[in-house]
Amino acid sequence: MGQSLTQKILASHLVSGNLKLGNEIALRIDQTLTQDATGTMAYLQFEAMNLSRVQTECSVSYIDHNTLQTGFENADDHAFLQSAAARFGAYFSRPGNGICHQVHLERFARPGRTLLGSDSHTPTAGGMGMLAIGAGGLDVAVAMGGGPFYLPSPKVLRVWLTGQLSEWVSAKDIILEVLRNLTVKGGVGKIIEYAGPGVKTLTVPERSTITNMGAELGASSSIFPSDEQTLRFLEAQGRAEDWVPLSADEDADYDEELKIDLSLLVPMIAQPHSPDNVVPVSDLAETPVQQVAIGSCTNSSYQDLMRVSQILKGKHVHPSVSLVISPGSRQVLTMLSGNGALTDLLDSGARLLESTCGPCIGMGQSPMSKAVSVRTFNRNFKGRSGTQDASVFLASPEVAAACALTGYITDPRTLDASSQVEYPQQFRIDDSMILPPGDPDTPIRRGPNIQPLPIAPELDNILDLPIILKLGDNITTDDIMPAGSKILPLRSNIPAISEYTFHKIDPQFATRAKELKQSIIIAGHNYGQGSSREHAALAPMYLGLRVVLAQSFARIHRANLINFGILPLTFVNEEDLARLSQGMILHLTDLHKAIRTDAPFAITTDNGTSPILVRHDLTDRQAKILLAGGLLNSTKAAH
Ligand code: MIC
Ligand code: SF4
Repeated sequence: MGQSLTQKILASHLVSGNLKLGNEIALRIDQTLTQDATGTMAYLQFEAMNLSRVQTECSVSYIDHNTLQTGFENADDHAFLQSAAARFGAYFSRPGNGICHQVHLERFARPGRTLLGSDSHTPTAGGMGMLAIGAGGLDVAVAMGGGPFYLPSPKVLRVWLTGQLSEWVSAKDIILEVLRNLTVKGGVGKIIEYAGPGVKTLTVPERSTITNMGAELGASSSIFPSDEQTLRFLEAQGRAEDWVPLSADEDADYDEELKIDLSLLVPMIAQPHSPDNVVPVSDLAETPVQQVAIGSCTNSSYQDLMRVSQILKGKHVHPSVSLVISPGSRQVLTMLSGNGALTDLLDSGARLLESTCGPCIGMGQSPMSKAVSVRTFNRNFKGRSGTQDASVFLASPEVAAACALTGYITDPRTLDASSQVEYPQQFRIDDSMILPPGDPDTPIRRGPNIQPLPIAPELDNILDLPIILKLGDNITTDDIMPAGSKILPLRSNIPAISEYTFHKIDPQFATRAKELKQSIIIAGHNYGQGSSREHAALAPMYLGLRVVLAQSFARIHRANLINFGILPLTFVNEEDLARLSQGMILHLTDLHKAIRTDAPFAITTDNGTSPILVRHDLTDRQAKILLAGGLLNSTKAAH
């Protein structure tokens, strides 16, 4: 039996474990990336583990999220990260150079290698044939230090592509179609591998739009083969020597399969408030639009923005629409300015933003009250835009440009324009905003926004925990720890940021948690979906959260909970969730023994009902981490 592409890369990077489904495997990590909103913690953790220099082929520290600088906080973080990168041996991509995933794809990603990034959209580099995985900052810090990355051996789901996209239908429509089929939970525990004759029709930036948004499926990663298209992209980036051909064996076996005929796809759109709430754009025609935002790590490549400029050229944005554009990188922006496309965009009335995440993470450009905002981004969770009652839709750059022109949700096939653009022979290469690793004696700059790391307490053997919150399905990390221009600058200051924990769901959460001292949360399926932000574990830990009991968890968040000493438990009988309510006290006894054994165990309640049977599904390694009070404690204990 042949191997899938995923199995080939996993096998060539296997440090321990075997590739039997569900077994914990340890992988050697060739490259890492961090961004500023998670990177400050990652570098503080690298330091706290007494590591001195990164051991990877390359580690890159990007500044792309927190660039508004409305106070000293962001600039403090930038200075800290610049000095830490120099001292610890990482490359430093300066603010303004672009969004981490776009720049990494352009300048660093290599087929066949592994990449671990402290951002959930790290799989963007899968468009290059790289096995790229998102993780919490602490896991990335360990990988920077040369340690392996642990994950359960995944299922591999093949998406078999045939046919060719019609004009006005683009890569975004492919991933929206996958999301429509599989939902935001459909990728959990899986790597999505794209194959079939349709693959060769897609360029690397198009493939990367698809692998990027595989994060919204909950998938561990998504990957395309490395072929002539990959070589063409690398040649145009002046990096042909990084190319190796890579694909699955013809007789490879897959756990699951989804078939998509590209020729049958039409322009699609995800409706509020979930990326899998997908319908054809034509179903929503005539819906008035107040804002269009084009950019983000999903859709801000050179080709994407060239298509937009071509659609807008010589025309004007509808008077009731605010159109904002954030190019993915300085490479993209300078190429647009060099060939005049930027002028076409500006002439149309577009508002130009920095090459950063910007509105995608609520850093400015919040839409007006009750607005409809059409965005080329990847997430439309309620309130993420900064406007709680806004309706955010996700679509391709072509659809977004069409909406900007007409003021309505518009199928771009109805436009009198062309969306064909030429693929560049050569991208504009200027790495002057990427600083190479510096002197190991560089002093670390630590402004007042850089607060020491809180360390988790050891888990008690007996716990009486009040249920502080009862939650439903698909709770996102944006629900747990919101982002946006007010809260994001506090990412390196846990005492300050913890005040915003669950702020949008329960503004009193932090106060109540501190009063209760210790607590438990209960929830439905896919708890912690979305981002890799470990603040969604760190801040609740700081406020005394000891256990989360859910019907199921998202992968990265579950790992983050364990890393910060919070016990993730699941129900043996899912219906038991209905028997529990906020305010009840749950009694956990002989917890240490329960953690050391695999068997389900009982939790009793204070209202006399029969016990609740739960399980932890921890590996021995994870059990040790939890008993030590988190990964930092257990790493220190091991030294
Ligand atoms: C996001 O898109 O939610 C973020 C902001 O990029 C996060 C990382 C973070 O919270 O810093 C992610 O996707 O992991
Ligand atoms: Fe940045 Fe948005 Fe991409 Fe997250 S999803 S990395 S916030 S552009």
